[in-house]
Amino acid sequence: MAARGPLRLKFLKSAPTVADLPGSPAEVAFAGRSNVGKSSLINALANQKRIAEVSKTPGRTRLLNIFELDSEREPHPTVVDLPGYGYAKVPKHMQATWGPMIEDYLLDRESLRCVLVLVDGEVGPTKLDVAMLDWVEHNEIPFQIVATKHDKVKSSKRQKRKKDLAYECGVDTKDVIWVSAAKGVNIDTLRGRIVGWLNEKNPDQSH
Ligand SMILES: Nc1nc2c(ncn2[C@@H]2O[C@H](COP(=O)(O)OP(=O)(O)OP(=O)(O)O)[C@@H](O)[C@H]2O)c(=O)[nH]1
Ligand SMILES: [Mg+2]
Repeated sequence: MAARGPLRLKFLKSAPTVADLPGSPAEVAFAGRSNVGKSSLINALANQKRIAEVSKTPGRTRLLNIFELDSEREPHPTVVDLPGYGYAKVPKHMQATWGPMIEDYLLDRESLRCVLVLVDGEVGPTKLDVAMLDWVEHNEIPFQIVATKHDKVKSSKRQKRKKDLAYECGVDTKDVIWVSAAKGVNIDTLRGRIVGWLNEKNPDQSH
């Protein structure tokens, strides 16, 4: 398949709740623990250095950051960078609000076509990652596991790591997309998948 070029993303706004987000015909969200590489991956997909900020201060990452895709489809499809979970330096009371905020988003956002659950490829899934995967599956939210930082896993260990990570996440090895934002691994493949989800019609609409 021919390379399709970067996703043309434009930052729209940071919203405290799902009710503050603009309408969207189709949306893909990036979820995962803090530092897993969500913002770096969005930057790599857009082929831009700082469309989504990398390693922001925890306060700002408590918001839903929404981007619009410049495409022929009107209104434009969107991409959301969700706040990272499990950041140790975030005060307890803020960690307590993370769960409901993300849960509300994932349960209430009608335009959501797929949530990408990012798992650190070097570290493997944490308890929180496994809990998140169980939760999205239980709530029948369409999801895709993406393992990040492929470049940090030694090539001699990759095969075993790929098998182990998928097993620990409860899926087949072929169901995990491995990426490296730093080295550009599988970024094109993931772009293609994202464009596919963003072109999906709302299953509730007959037209
Ligand atoms: N080696 C390597 N480092 C990466 C890669 N992707 C991200 N990083 C690094 O991992 C750190 C965290 O990346 P972010 O993109 O800020 O992570 P995040 O998930 O957006 O974090 P929060 O916004 O806090 O939730 C940064 O230092 C990145 O440079 C990768 O593919 N390879
Ligand atoms: Mg981020």
